[in-house]
Amino acid sequence: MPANLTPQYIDAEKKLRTAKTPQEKIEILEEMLALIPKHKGTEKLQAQHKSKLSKLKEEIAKQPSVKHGLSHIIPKQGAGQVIVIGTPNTGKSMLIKSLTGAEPEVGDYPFTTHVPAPYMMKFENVRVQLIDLPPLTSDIMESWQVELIKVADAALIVVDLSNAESPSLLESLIAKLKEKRVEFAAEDYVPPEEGPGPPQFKKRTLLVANKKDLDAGGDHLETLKFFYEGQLAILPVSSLLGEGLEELKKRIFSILHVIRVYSKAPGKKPDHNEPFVLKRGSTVIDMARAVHKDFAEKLAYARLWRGEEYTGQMINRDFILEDEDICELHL
Ligand SMILES: Nc1nc2c(ncn2[C@@H]2O[C@H](COP(=O)(O)OP(=O)(O)OP(=O)(O)O)[C@@H](O)[C@H]2O)c(=O)[nH]1
Ligand SMILES: [Mg+2]
Repeated sequence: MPANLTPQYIDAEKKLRTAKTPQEKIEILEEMLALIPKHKGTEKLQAQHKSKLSKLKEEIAKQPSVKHGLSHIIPKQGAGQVIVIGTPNTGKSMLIKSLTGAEPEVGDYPFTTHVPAPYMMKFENVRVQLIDLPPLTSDIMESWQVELIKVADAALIVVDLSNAESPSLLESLIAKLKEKRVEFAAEDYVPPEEGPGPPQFKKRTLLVANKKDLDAGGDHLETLKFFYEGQLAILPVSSLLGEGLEELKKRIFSILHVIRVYSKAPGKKPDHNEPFVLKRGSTVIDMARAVHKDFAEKLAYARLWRGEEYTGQMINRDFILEDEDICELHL
């Protein structure tokens, strides 16, 4: 069967031959996988590319130098990892400071943040990891920055409401990232099951419209809404004055698409300080596995408490749990 490779694919193939660093090769191979027509005739080629990709990634992972992308990967902690991105000076670090109480460097000049760093945000009884990423522009974008976005569970894009140029800066940033196969999706987006093609990097995202204290008439907010309402949720905040942050925290937790479930022993009260954090759609079996690796096999049944709807009724193993459910496991 002919492969029917497109001219763009052939171009990428040429680039691959002259690429020098493993990082460059990874980017080109990912591009080739995205461009390759998906049918039986190219299956072998796709498999070859994927195996080359994983070898290159292993190679990079072994290199100790921080110059190379994958060594910037920040281990995930808490209920999820949210990457905070935006063009220079929009107030990303200030936002993180206000949300977490930590002290990232804030400056009234662009490119204050040079290295990515994780901070923990408390939300009710869980903690969410926020990553302060050095600024991105459509020209300045390091491959390790793109990698960090790709692995995060969700994203916040911070825009500056004091700047009339914000919507156009944002537009070119989004376009540039799309070339790198990073896309931004609404809060309810659920990625498809991983198929045979290249992995998708579409992130649930909130648009944080910061410095609303400097947009007194709300004109810049209106412009932003004109372009992005309906695509991404827009949350106006002032990191400086602490306005809009409680609602933002809720929505950050919500875009992670996780639930908190409490385990309880018979006759005892559940411990609300120690939720098990599970993916949305998890079942009683998943809960049992989270409590102890042997419990999934040993589980006989469970009892559920959920507001007034469930008050200790028996539920079976594949019952789907919701946020704040209380579960009593019987082995
Ligand atoms: N008035 C006002 N100023 C803000 C607000 N948030 C941040 N700023 C100011 O905006 C400037 C930039 O803040 P940073 O948090 O350093 O911005 P950043 O996006 O992290 O900047 P880079 O790391 O350079 O990309 C600082 O002078 C902050 O004090 C806000 O809500 N209102
Ligand atoms: Mg910063």
